[in-house]
Amino acid sequence: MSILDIRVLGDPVLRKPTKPVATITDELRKLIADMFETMYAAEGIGLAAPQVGRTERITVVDVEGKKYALINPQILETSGSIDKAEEGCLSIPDIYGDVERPSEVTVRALDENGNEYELTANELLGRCIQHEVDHLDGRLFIDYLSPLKRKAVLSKWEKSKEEYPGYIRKVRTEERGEHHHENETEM
Ligand code: K2U
Ligand code: ZN
Repeated sequence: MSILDIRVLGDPVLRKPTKPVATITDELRKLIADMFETMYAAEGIGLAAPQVGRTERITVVDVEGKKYALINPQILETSGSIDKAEEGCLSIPDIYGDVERPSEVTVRALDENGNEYELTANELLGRCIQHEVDHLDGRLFIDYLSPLKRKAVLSKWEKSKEEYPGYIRKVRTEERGEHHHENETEM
């Protein structure tokens, strides 16, 4: 498995809607394994295909050991209260902002063996799934900020983006989070 480069804000791939997967191949299963490894190395709890430069409708999440690969995810329902929480994004390093989202989400997806499943999640997993599915539609958490806050974070980003020539963030292995059992992908 490999740790992939992460694309950062400014790379057009982050704004392109992704394409549904027609056939789940071994190559896509390897991409999913590499996405988990990259996510852990970057100490994230979610990662979407556009963040590693791919246009397939695939995302991975691992929130407190609840680990899922979501292929062609569709949000079926959102419910509960609207909660505000601070979000960040591996593609917009060191930028944070408050985002309001429904507290509960029901999503239907395929796992990496092509089996369809439905998942209802709230709290951090629910928020993470919504954040990742947004990535697959070319949306980023900064789109939800107030115009004033968005202006502030974008001007901050103008400076820090110089650290990412070609809009590439190299994930160094010493950033690695604690060891995870990458090869056991529960579905
Ligand atoms: O998609 C990504 O960029 C990974 C996001 C996922 C996420 C953002 C906000 C809220 C929930 C999930 C994060 O950067 S992963 C970093 C992180 C770690 C622990 C808690 C929240 C965010
Ligand atoms: Zn993100």
